[in-house]
Amino acid sequence: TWRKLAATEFKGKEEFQREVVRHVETTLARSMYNCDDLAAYSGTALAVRDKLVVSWNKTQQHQTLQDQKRIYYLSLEFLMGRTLDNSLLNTGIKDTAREGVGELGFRIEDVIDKEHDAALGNGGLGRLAACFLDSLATLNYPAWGYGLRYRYGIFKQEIVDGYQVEVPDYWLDFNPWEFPRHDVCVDIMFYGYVTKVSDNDGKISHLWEGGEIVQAIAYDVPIPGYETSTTNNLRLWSSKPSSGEFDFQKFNSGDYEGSIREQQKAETISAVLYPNDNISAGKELRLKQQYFWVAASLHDIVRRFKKSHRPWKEFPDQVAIQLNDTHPTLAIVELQRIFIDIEGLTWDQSWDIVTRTFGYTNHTVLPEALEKWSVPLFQSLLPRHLQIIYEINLYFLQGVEKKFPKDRDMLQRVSIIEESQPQVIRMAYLAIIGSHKVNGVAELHSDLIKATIFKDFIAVFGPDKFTNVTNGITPRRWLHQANPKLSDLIASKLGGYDFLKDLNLLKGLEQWVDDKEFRKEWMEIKLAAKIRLAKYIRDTTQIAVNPHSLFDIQVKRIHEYKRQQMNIFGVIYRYLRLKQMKPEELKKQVPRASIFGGKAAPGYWMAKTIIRLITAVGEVVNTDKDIGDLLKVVFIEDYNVSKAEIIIPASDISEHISTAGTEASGTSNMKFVLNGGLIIGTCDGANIEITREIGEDNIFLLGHLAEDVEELRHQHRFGKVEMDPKLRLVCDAIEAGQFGDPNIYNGLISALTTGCDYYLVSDDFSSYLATQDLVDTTFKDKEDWATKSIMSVANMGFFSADRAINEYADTIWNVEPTPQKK
Ligand code: 26W
Repeated sequence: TWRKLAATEFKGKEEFQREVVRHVETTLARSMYNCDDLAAYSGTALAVRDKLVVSWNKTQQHQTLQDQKRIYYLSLEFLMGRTLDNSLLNTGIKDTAREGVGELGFRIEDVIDKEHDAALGNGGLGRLAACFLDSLATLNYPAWGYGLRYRYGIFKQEIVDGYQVEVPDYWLDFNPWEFPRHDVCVDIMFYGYVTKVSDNDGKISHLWEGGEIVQAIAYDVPIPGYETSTTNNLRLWSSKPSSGEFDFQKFNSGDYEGSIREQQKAETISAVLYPNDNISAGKELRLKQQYFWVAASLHDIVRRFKKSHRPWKEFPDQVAIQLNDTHPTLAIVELQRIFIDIEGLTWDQSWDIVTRTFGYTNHTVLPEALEKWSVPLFQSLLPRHLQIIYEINLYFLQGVEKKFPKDRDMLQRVSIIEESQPQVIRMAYLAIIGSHKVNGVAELHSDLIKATIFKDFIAVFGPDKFTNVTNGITPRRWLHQANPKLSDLIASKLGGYDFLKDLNLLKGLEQWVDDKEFRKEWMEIKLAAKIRLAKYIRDTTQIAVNPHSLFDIQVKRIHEYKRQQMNIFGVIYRYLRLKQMKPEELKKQVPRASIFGGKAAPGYWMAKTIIRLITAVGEVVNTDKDIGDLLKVVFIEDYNVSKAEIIIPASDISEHISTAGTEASGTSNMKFVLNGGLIIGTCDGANIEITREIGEDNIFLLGHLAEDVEELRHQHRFGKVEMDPKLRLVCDAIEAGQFGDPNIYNGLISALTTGCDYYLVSDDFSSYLATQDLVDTTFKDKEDWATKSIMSVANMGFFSADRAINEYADTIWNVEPTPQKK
């Protein structure tokens, strides 16, 4: 079986222990007598890592020999979270490790808990990339991830006096999961100038010279698949001063510090992850990051291709590059530049290869998130690339002109260059034009991009270029790792853990839905997860949450379109209503804990105000003696992947209530349902497909549809809408100072009134409240609730990232798996 060839198996717990101790005593130079949890973590990680390296090397060798088409996944974010537990589970040595460290005097959970999250991402897009890496390895696809090795990941969030405070996340003190490759380095140039030269035959070529040079150093991270020996590679680039660039002039004139300071600037390129989710700020350093990473990755990919001595036209048969949003779009331009300026191909040969190589995934329709770079900025930073973009645009527009003669409007609308002041480059258009496939991430989203932001491109390219691949999540991390008891219970009924590799097998749970004992165990596991979260909440916030209350959870980036404000307004309404009730009425109420978590972008004032309102409501409600357990409001600090693993298994209901048409997919919705939680949500993103799969009876849908949104916004703009009366009550309470200084919330409330309620909170509010009431009533019927929970999980097979990856492989990449035999 796979274990024999994986070489990941320790010969027994004795060998495992020997290796841990050896690492503690030699690699860490510590004595086992003062070995604490952190040292035990380090020793364990190093012992596991040694095993990973063996299968990693084998896999890379095997893939090189097979010489098949490879997938390159370019993403500015990989939100990996922790690695130890995942590696133990994927390589099948968790039990050995538990026993092994147990006998050494440690609990495996405490050891695992010492690991720092690798938080190289903001939210959905970054975590999707991490789930995809897990599936690519598990399914034995030859695939590499390429990203940036940020010295600082997403900031840590502290809540101080109810407000978010950002603390830098310096995470690289001890990272056993990366391997520096000092021999894999690439010089990357910025700025400089372009000259045209013609050779003896009059052939013109372009020289880009005289710029600043920064060096890219590769750091490799092994990505083990589940129950397979395939271990793929994630390559992250780190920037450093180029060795040839030392300023000797300054050095010799005595300004040693000055010359070092200049050099240090190179390191800022990979210093920090931009903490913006769904908003593009247009900063020069961000564009530098993008080019730095893309140029280093392409250099690497082209070098690998050249080793096979194939003709260039076979490049797309060996290489599929997927662009995770527009952030790596420069790769299209860079590959074209390599082909024509360095390898001497003609424009047409080159462009044909380029467009057959790339695929582009769009993750958002929000206009403020669409990347646009100013032409003057480009001109100075990447002068040759700007020329190439102009040329791509010229040929593209000539084609459009042919198809739509005299349609000047059309030409303006689809041009890569937007004629604004200054002109800007529309990266999404460049990505579409330079790729052979463009996909959205859920059915509704893929339909919407075709009907709205990319409409003209359907007319130009026809509909076949545009497709959908609905997102998915890895059941290894989000069920087996995060919720081992549930995974074990499911395995006991399905006769093993095959469902972790073929999630459709969950369907077999339907047979057990009426089994009393099974239902009881199912609900006990949910309760245990809630007790665990309640303990975590008590330890970190001192708030006592009754584990038997209904856990209502909304954890995701704080954003107006995700409408955490609607949730907290609903909580306020509930509180006001409870305050009006007589004791006998109060007795009939379902106790509820409203649990929030998520980071606000540091410059997003409104999002920070929403956090402040949540904490302020908590301060009032949680200490109100009349209310007691009936309502608790919790804000969990610093939501991240490892906290998600505790939070997600503990929901009774989770909120996915974005304004219809704004959330491209959502992926936490899938994670919650896979863990037996129900959803309250809008008809948006993947909620719609979740409903299709699990059935309308098993989800609480609310609010207007995407198709209504335009008209509703129109009515708001013309002052035709009165605020929903219940929302009015809520605003009145806030404005009366019931939750502290009302001035803090002026902006939040005026967004609903003078701001024309762009996210339609008022329009959906009554539907939201009514649906929450239905949630309460349903929750009272414990049997009904259990049935809904089980039937939902049984029908979640579709949302495995394995299904998504197989769809990409079939319809976009044209790549086959490369399992290792013997
Ligand atoms: C340029 C600034 C910027 C930064 C990040 C713009 C856009 C982004 C991401 C595309 C935002 C993002 O994470 N989008 C989310 O992608 C998930 C994975 O497809 C979806 O599930 C979420 O609905 C979508 O918001």
